[in-house]
Amino acid sequence: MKPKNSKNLMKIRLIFLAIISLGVGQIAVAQSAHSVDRKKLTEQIKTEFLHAWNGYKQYCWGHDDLKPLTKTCRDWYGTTVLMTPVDSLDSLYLLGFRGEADKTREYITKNLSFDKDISVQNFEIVIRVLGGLLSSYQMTGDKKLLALADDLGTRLLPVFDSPTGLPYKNVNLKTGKTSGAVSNPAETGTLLIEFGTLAKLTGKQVYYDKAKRALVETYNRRSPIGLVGTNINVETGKWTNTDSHVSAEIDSYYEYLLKCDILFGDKECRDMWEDSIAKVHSYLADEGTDLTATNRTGSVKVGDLWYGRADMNTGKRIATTTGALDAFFPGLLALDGDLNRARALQDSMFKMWQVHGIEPEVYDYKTGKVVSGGYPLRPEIVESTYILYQTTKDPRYLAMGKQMFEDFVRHCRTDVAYAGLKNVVTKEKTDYMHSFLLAETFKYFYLLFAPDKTLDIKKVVFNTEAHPIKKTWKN
Ligand code: DMJ
Repeated sequence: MKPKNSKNLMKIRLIFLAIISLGVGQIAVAQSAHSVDRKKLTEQIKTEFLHAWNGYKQYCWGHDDLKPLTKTCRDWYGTTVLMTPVDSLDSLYLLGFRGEADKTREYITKNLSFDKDISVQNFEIVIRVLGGLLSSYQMTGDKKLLALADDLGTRLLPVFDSPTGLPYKNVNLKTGKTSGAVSNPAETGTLLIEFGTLAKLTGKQVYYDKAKRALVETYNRRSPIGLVGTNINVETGKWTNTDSHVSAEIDSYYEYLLKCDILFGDKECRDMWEDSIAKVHSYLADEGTDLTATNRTGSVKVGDLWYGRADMNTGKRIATTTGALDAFFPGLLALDGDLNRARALQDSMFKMWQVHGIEPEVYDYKTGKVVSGGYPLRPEIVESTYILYQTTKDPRYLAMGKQMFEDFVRHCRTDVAYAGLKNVVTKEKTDYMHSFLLAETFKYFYLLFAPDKTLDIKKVVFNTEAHPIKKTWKN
């Protein structure tokens, strides 16, 4: 077991790390903060958003996603569930494209049907489609969007009918047949913002209760030292992979523990969060103290804070890897008011980005090596930059965001839209544009630079797909 530092010692250390990293490693970012022209950047971001949206429309309108290199389309389940239009709709409204948004909304309400004999992945459909319908409903008051969300919610409910209450991975939208007994905390625990909101807006409490139970059942299976693993069998409740981390397959479980309290004021969630996050800090945090080493760009590497991997039962370190998905964590810590850790970790993530001018999917923070080199247009690091800017108003986050946006456009733009990267080292592109590019990445870039009044982060909670849910339940 890793010995725990006393709380005060930890605090002093984090403040020290934050001061050092601000003072030495990030001077360039702090200096260029003053040259950020927010108005110009918001206009550029809107132009680039439209470039991607129009590419989707030109080649794949009515399908789920665009493959931007071959200019062909992908439907996740052989038939469309309008993934890109539904995921993008609230971004269209937020970025100010009202006419385009209204046309898209009308198309969705006329053409989207869930009465389909297809087995869908519950988690992806919930965060992208259910979340998208609910936030757009709150923005427009269009009851047809709420009716679609309610219909979808009803069709998804059979996922929870396992012996443990933990949801199966997949469900057939027509027959309710479930499949996929081996799941993970992200998929069992990232449902309550959407189902809970649906409960509040329809008055059907069952939605809240089933998704809340799934979150609690996940938490209840934490190890004696308070960590969760990567894979769990929803029929037996036993872990099949005991690696613990804040990365793929676990990440948004932690996000929803905290946000459940922020959105619904559910104090049981707050208690689960407080307990869990303390264990994450104890066993997963890794504080490099190498004040002398230099990184590839020649600048001094100071006081990094990272979160790596440990076994959920022993707490033993099993890997020093992080990556693009983990970059949501500084934003979550900032939402929790833990600004020292949030700032230090954000600096680490930005260093990871700077190694190759765009972030890899998996990165070893001890060796500085890329372990998995893809970049599928992920938003998490931009999300954290935005939340940190909103919570600190420190202009260095604007400078960070500007750098990221410029790199992002340089490496991922294509003639018709945007493409992910196969490899961040070679910058070779891959033939796919995920809907979260329009739902999340561009939205967070835009919100970072847009006037602060565009969205009040005290009044909304973003689901994990960046769909803002208002904390008021008018219907
Ligand atoms: C999105 O679908 C969501 O943000 C999810 O929580 C993680 N993966 C992608 C973006 O990277």
